[in-house]
This record gives sequence, structure tokens and C-alpha cells, in this order.
Amino acid sequence: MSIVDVDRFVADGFVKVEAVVPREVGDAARALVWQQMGLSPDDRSGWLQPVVWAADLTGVGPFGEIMRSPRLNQALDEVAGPGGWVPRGSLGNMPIRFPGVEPADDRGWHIDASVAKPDGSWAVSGRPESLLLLVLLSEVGDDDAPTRIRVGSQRDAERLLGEQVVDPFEAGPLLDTASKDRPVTYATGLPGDVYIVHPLTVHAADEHRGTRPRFMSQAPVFLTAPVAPGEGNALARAVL
Ligand SMILES: O=C(O)CCC(=O)C(=O)O
Repeated sequence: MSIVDVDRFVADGFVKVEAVVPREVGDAARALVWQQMGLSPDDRSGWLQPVVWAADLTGVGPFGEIMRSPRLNQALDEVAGPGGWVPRGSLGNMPIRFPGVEPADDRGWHIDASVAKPDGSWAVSGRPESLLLLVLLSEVGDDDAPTRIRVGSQRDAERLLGEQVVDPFEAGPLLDTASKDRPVTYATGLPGDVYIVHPLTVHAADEHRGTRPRFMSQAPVFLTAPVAPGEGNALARAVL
């Protein structure tokens, strides 16, 4: 039985996969991130920054359990094709967003850099080489700084960029304009839910209007071939 509604992914440029692991595994991962930050869920006096960056580079314990989840792996097979993506063990970078403080100025619409240039810097292109996983590690509602996603915007980004390789900061405002009429949805859910996001889907952070810190990782999953419009896997069809 399939996990992903592939036609929806092709239309919308993202899909939510609920409970790739039991919620308790997501809760255990969040507890480790609190430790790493040196902050406490029970002591708001330490919540002084709008965003604290944490990371998992090891894939130990619950982090690896999430990334190696058979359910997530099957979902990635359905989107990128078996053998079309490179397994990773770690969750990568995590922007933890806190309530009750002035929001950070990091909420512009963008796509993530996924193309390495010969000089080692990273760029965006209409031929991206990774997809984006948003892994929720806390309960995220509409007010809890969910990532905002412009539904269907992967087609705008592909049309805008084509085969060009562009500096991510130059591309941001152009992508914003190109996709401004798309409806917006929020990456909400529960610990252990994952959003598989097309690498050309335009998205942005949100301010925190709620009360509970938002825990999420934003890991790239590298592809074995760049995405190009075509009749191949769901990534290719999503930009046809
Ligand atoms: O919601 C967030 O914190 C930002 C997500 C984001 O912009 C990204 O994954 O590139």
C-alpha cells in the first residue's frame, strides 16, 4: 500500500507523512535538543532569543530512528524513486523558534540552496540536487511558527530559474514575486510527522504567535540525479 498521495505531491509540491515514528520517539529527540541548547521547557526565563540553532550530525538514538524509519524511506521511494535519493542518518540543522520575544528577521520566501558551485559555495537552480525534509519534533499549530509553504509554487520557481544557477539571496525576492499568488499552507502537526518538500517549493519561516517552542529539523536529502521537468518520478512531474 502506498504512503504518499503522489498526485497531490505533483500538484502541491509537498506532502505530509504522519507518524514516520511513534510520537514518543519525536518527544525523546526533542528532550535531547533541550539538553543540547542548555535550556529547559520548564524555565521560560531562559527563552531570550527568537531562534536557537541546534543540530544533529550523529544520527544517534531517536534522531537516527526517525531518519531510518521504514515508513519515511518508503515515502521517499514513492517521491524520488527507489535509488533516486541518498539515505542519511542524521537530522541536520534545527531552527528552534521561541515565543514571547521579538521575531528574528529571517522569514523571507525562498528555496534552499541545493547546487554546489565549483568554488564550493551553494546556489539555487531550476535543476536542484536535493529535496527538503521538515521533521517536526514538537506539537506545531498555526500559531507555533510553522513553516509557511506556497502550494504549487515549485512550478513558478522552475519557470523562473530554468537551468540558471543563481545566488540564493538574489533569487529570494524574485521567487517571492513569482509565487506571490499561490495559496499558503502551514507545516503543522505532531512530533514524528515529516513534510517531504519539493526542492523548488517556495517556503518561509513564520513568527511565533503561540506559547510553546517550535522544534523542527530541515534536512536536505540528496538526489542521485538533478530534478528536471519530465515524465519520470514525482519530483520531475511536479515541475512539468
Ligand atoms: O520554519 C522555519 O524555521 C524555516 C524553514 C526554512 O526556511 C527552511 O527549511 O529552509
